[in-house]
Amino acid sequence: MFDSPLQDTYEQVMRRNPGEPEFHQAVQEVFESLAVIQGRHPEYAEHSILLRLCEPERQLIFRVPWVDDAGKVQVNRGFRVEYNSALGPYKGGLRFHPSVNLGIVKFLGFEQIFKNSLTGLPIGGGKGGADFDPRGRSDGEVMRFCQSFMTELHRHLGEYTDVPAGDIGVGAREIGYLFGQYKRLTNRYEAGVLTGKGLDWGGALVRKEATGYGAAIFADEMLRTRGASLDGRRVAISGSGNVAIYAAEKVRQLGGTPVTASDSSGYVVDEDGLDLDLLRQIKEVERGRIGEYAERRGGRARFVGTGSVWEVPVDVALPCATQNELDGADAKTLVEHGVLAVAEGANMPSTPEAVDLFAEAGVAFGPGKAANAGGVAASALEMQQNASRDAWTFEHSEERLTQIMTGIHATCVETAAEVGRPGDYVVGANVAGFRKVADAMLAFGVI
Ligand code: NDP
Ligand code: 2IT
Repeated sequence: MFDSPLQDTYEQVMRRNPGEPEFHQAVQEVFESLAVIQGRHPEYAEHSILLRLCEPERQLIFRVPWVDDAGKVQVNRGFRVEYNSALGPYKGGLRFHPSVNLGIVKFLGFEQIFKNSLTGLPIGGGKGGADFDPRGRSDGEVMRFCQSFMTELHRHLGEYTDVPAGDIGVGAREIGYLFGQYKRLTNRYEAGVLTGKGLDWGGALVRKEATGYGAAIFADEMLRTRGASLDGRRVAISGSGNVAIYAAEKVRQLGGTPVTASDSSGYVVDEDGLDLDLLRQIKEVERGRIGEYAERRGGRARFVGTGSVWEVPVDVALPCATQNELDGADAKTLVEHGVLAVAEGANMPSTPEAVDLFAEAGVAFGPGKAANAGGVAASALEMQQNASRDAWTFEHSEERLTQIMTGIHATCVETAAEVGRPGDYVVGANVAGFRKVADAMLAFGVI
């Protein structure tokens, strides 16, 4: 598939990591991008930079026993993949979802290396989580799970070592329980060891909004390179969690109309534009299901329990739920409906077939590692505020986020053009993200 030595490295990585399809998918995409610059950097091959980059620095797997409300002992599996620390402490979220396994955590951690590099901030890449399903669990059960999880993980963390945050199933509630247990075990108020904290205890303004806001800003930037913008556009959003809700809010602020939201039970279409107060009430406060949105919207929205949210005709699509949620058939439908831009709020939501179809059709496509980098960037700003015992205003924090997102967009555009692939944000993001990490690794010698 690739010229050697890229092909040799690729084969070694595949052989060493069997049965991990999402990880393979993420690696393959990066290798395809790096093939574009093959031959330009013999020093990388000479020092086996890519082979080292693909092998996590450390992988932790641990038992998480806890007692449920009925008094029964439950056992989950916890993970933390400390992938690469060339640019800073391992940084990346924790995902609590029944589908979590080592391959999922590795794909997320691998993506995180390049994403974090693109932010220009001093953060390495990592990811973690557990196959714990918070849905239907009481606050007490979630607390006991988080305490048990942190009882093992705390010895591997530290503000200069490894700094987790949220992801699917992990929000401010879970970060609170995790931080409380870390503080108790270590007897240190080490605020910078976790990000996404509550605003009263070390959290930073705009972190909650940052991923979704950033994805909408990235979509707007892509449209602007084509003489358009989000203003007046109909936008489909999948998911109805942290990323989706704040992507919708920023779309609205930029003059667009978010018309859909979804969860694993189906999707809603609200032609007038989503009522974000209602969506937040149902999802953030009540932890309810998306069908309730349509029920409580007084006939203005409809719930669809089958099919795909991408069937709704729109100008812009923001997949903000989970990996591989937008496949080739969905991409075909979106293209037929004249979609102009797709920006990934989620990590790897588009299948490779979908990405190829967008490219063929000339749709502006922003990959997650660029388009959703606002969340981790705001986490790095939270670490900065914690380290300086300071708290910035919302306006200042949002300005920094906007600068970072427009900067990432510009980096992708410039890098893609420089390597002869103008307009290819996948190549731009992968090459630019890789080079910084690779150069730091070269500087450090063989470690
Ligand atoms: P949340 O847990 O807040 O929300 C996740 C949403 O996606 C829910 O609506 C959920 O529905 C849906 N979803 C999750 N898994 C599935 C599935 N297997 N099938 C269908 N729907 C699913 O998570 P976030 O909003 O934080 O994360 C969403 C995506 O964004 C993830 O890919 C995450 O990795 C990525 N991301 C998150 C960042 C952050 O700062 N939080 C930063 C960058 C990327 P249901 O409740 O029914 O499962
Ligand atoms: O995928 C991601 O970038 C995140 N879940 C956020 C990571 C972070 O450390 O804020």
